[in-house]
Amino acid sequence: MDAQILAASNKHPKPVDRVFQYGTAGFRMKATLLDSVVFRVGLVAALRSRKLGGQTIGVMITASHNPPEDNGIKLVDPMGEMLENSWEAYSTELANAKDEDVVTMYRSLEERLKINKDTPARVIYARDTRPSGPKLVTALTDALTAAGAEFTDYKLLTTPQLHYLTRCTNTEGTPQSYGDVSEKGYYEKLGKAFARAMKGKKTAGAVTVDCANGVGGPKLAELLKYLPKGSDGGVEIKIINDDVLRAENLNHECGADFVKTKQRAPPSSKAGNNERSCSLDGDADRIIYYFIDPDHGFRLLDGDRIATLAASFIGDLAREAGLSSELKIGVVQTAYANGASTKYVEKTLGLPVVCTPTGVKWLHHAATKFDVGVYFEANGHGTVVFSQQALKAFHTKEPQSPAQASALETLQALTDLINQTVGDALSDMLLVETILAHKSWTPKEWDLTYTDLPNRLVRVEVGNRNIFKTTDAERKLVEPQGVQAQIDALVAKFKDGRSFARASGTEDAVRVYAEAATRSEADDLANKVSVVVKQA
Ligand code: G16
Repeated sequence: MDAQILAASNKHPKPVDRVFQYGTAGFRMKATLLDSVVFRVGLVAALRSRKLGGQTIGVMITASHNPPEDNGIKLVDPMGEMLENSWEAYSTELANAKDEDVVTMYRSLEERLKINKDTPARVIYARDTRPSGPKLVTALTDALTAAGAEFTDYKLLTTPQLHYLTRCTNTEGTPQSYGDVSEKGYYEKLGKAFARAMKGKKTAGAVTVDCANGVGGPKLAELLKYLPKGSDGGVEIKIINDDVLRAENLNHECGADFVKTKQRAPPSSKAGNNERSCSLDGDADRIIYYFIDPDHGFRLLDGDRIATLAASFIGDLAREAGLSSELKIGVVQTAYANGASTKYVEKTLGLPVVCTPTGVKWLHHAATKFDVGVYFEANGHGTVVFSQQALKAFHTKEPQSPAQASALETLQALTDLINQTVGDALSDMLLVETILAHKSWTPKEWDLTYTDLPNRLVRVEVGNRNIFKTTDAERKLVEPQGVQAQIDALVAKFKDGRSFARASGTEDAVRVYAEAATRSEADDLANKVSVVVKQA
């Protein structure tokens, strides 16, 4: 096998003088630099599967919200969760090995991690619509073949669909079976759960869905075939930005990241006043809602809003079902969460909030500490996870009244509707639509639950983002020395001011976030902190 790995690796040489890093969501960079990385991640996938006794590992080739010329790769663990932390470091080691050292390092990982080479290795993979995808798939399959792994190509999928399939594959035929192991199984599961959760209720008016010209477009069109129609618990969906043929359109002037950072609707949106709109990102694992208020203009309903909506709805259902004393419900956010949303969850909903660093892996992990863990990044990446105890309670609790029975049925439906493996824009959209229908809310009522502090997110290009090191869930810089003191001095000058800077783990930039009492002050603070970062 060593000779096979060496021969295959030689077809995918590492660019000299490049240092690669498993970032917030895997390796991500210009697609032209990624060939050797993908090959080596393929080797890691085989090792990881063998280490876990032949359980199936997922591989997703995507650069999500990044521009079309980028691509990336990330690994999915057997239950559909992000790759275990320590393995990110092994992936980074192998990605940076010199070409001539790849086989030695592969074997040394096998030895250090006590991996039995005779255990079967199983991998499934998929990609988004980027033109660089098929070539990178070749690098991946060269590695899997050389490492003697069995593999299945699911071709084009959204990232959350690949997470779903990974879990389904590993739980097939067990009491924990997560669903049918097919793309169709995903649509059927969501479609049936949505019909059950809606209980014949209907959403008011249509929702316009901007698919970022990414893989979410064709997948949403497919999902529509499985959703209830018309007055029978139906939802009217208008799809826009679903052009996957012209690569340059991906995430261009559209998509969740555009809407969140620019704080405006995509120019292509024709939605009228008070009409619900939402935007997915390039691989459909994030979603942001918004609408135009005739009195106040563009209104953003971001990940914080989805988290608060979901937490309040599920909290109410748990109370109605007589389960609130048994179940610990909590919300997980990052430093990007608007201060007003944190206050609303703690003070109005009376629920605990945990803050973690950026990256779904951190939020997901923290959310599993609750029976119902609602986690969302402000950028729209999130989901809800239910503990075994919660799932059992929803299914075994004897209802004492028709109202209790109805609350329990809705909770059961939600556990199937929500993709519990990872944030999933399509599943989250159906969750939001369900909640709005149950509450008979327009986006305006949703928006009125609390008032966001004006905020601004700035992307600052710097010479070397790696010099920026943080602590306290990324809220404070420890390096470069003295920079945090300058940020603190600026923040102190603004009413309700808060600001932080951190290196992005997906783009070559530092992100600066600022909020303050007024729009102009938030902009001013963000700009001043950006200058400090640039000078550092
Ligand atoms: C990825 C991660 C998210 C993270 C985002 C931005 O999203 O999955 O958890 O919030 O990157 O991360 P950073 O600020 O480190 O660049 P996506 O949708 O791009 O995969």
